Amino acid sequence: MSNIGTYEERLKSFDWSIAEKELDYKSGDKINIGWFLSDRNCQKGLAKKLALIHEDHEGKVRKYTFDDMRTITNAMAVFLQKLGIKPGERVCIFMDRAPELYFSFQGILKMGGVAQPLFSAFGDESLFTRLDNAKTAAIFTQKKHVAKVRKILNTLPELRHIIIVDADETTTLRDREIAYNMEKEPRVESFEVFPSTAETPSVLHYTSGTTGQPKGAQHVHYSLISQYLTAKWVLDLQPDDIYWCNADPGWVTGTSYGIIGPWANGITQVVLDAGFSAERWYKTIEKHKITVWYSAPTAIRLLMREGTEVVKKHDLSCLRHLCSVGEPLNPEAVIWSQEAFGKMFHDTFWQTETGCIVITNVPGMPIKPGSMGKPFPGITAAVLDLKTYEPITKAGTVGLIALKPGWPSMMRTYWNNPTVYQSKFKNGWYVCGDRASIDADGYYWFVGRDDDVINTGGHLVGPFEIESALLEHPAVAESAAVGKPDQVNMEVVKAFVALKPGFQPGDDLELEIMNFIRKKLSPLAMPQEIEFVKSLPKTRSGKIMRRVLRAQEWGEPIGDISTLEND
Ligand code: 6R9
Repeated sequence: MSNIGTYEERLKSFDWSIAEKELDYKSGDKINIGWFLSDRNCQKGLAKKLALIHEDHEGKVRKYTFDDMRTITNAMAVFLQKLGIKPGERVCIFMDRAPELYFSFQGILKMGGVAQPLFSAFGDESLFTRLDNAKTAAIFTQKKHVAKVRKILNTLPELRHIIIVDADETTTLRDREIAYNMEKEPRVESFEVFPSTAETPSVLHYTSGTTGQPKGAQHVHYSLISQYLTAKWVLDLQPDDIYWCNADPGWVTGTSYGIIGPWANGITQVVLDAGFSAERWYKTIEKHKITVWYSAPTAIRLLMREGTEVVKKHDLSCLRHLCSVGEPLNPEAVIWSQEAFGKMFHDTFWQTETGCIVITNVPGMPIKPGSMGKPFPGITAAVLDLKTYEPITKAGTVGLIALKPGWPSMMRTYWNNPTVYQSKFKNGWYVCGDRASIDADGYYWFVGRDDDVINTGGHLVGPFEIESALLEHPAVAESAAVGKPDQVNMEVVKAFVALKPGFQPGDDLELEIMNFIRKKLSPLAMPQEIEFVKSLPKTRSGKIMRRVLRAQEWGEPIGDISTLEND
């Protein structure tokens, strides 16, 4: 039986106080996420249970219990206090997925600091923009990344401490640098956790930046309520589960569901600090007997490209529940996962700004491949008319995805940018910036980011529909559909296509794919041009940056590309 039971029953009687009660929290109480993730679990008898199974790129495995996590994070909190970091100050985490990343996150929260996780792959400029914007006081990093911090140090007067977690005798520490060795540092048995309350700032998460300038979404400790319950009901985390979230904590998925949600539920997590390889990923699942897996469409498409032969070489029968986030999940990917793993991926839709899953296929709800599912109980969602911002009642009509503010993990503002924050609200709704329609059964169907929708001869075409149809063609591994200028129709569809191994680009294949789309969808949706590419521009969280391709077609400036993956 799944944790949620039946969706309909939960809808009838839902209140966020369900989560508050389960966490023994009452309005007005102190609430510190850092404390909830380890201390509380230890008090509940889980001290000896494994919290983290960490595997590095060389295959070395390190294991930590909830009590290890409690005393290590205490020690980190004490260390930060001794450095003079004050509650409310921003402390950045800029490192690979080492155990230190996961523990410093909690140490920062325990002493009242605001955790600011950033992708370690960021170059010095991307790093500078975000540290400068947040007026960050300290940064946790590793030797291999410290050069980037050194390069920008002179222009960051507020950055007082650079904490290097893997410095050894051979490391020469420079201006403002200090070594901190988590394994050698004495653990701290008891620590007075900062008495944060519901609205105390907790995490500052920069948006992945598919559109516009990166913005820092400010979250508060009360977000725990949403993250705990959505992890329990949507990811269906149960006491004996071994859970794996592929996401780097530089992306909100890696914090809300790679740190907070699962550990608030007292679950054992696996972290793999290694790049993508189908073989390695399947081995990891098999070796650690992973039961619940939270992944993303880009990764799933990469796995699809490798085929099912490699799947069959492994025993993946441990997998019980699969979820996906970050991009629209193509129906083809859902069908493939059923073939490959005997389980369908459950789509989950949400944003850095929402802090938790808001629209989803919960366990037990029949999946319609290609649909994101329905609003999580406790989330009031709608699609709004593009002009009036009134909820659309007619099934199948495309509008803007919008949410009624008020759930616990909604961002509280954009750091230093209240104007842009305010601009996200229309008619009392928070507007996500994505388009979708709702069918007669209440299922949401994603169309595209608001700015990615293609207007061809007055007809609006969503890139997701075209890309999903393209994926059904045997030669196509991945694609991006964008609008390109056209004198008659204003815009026509152009598709960028990456081919599966064994297929060669050429005019015949281009024509064949065009016709395939024309027959499947319509002449309007048919790409007028196909450009074969090796890979597509993506953010570090794996989102296709259609904006970059589109700007090229229109000869426009590309805008901020600091989150672009470039290796
Ligand atoms: C968690 C996360 C948010 C944007 C969002 C939308 C896209 C996320 C999706 C999805 C279709 C899904 N997105 N999940 N689109 N189906 N299941 O990804 O946060 O990095 O802030 O991105 O990602 O466009 O607005 P974030």
